[in-house]
Amino acid sequence: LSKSHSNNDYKISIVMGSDSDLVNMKPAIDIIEEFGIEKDICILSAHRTPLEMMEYAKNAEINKIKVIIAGAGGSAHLPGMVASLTNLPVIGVPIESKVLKGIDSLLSIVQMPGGIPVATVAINGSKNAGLLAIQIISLFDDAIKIKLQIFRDKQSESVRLKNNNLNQIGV
Ligand code: RP5
Repeated sequence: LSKSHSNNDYKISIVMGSDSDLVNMKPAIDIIEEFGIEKDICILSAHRTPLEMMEYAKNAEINKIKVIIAGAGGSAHLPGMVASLTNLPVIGVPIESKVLKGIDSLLSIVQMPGGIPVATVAINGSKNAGLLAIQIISLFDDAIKIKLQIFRDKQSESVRLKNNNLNQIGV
């Protein structure tokens, strides 16, 4: 029998350092909604609300969260600090910053010390963070596994269509 968790007995968490990150975190929220997975969205700051961040990360597993997506910009400590407080997988999204264009966020998130991993996606790459979280969920939820395959097939088909159009219409 295939296991199905479609009665939403788990969640994906999306946390971010500021409301100014929301526009760049929206693609993760959208794709998780598209797959019909429950989500928990929070503004938590490693620097401005460290106690709330600790509380949230420590209780995440008990609150039925399976994966945490954490977006932050600049001196982006949120994903790493959250990862240090839970054994759940954490996916970090470096948010584009004004002065250094997100290179600061990327390097802050990606250069974790051995022992506490954060799976880092591209600058503003929250869509892939959402998809990676969904891929993790698909390991234990067969309904999501099927949806993921359909998503991939449609994506491949759209590229084939573009190639056909190019061949027929030319550049
Ligand atoms: C970080 O500082 C946030 O993740 C955000 O990307 C950046 C700027 O925050 P605001 O000054 O816009 O609140 O902590």
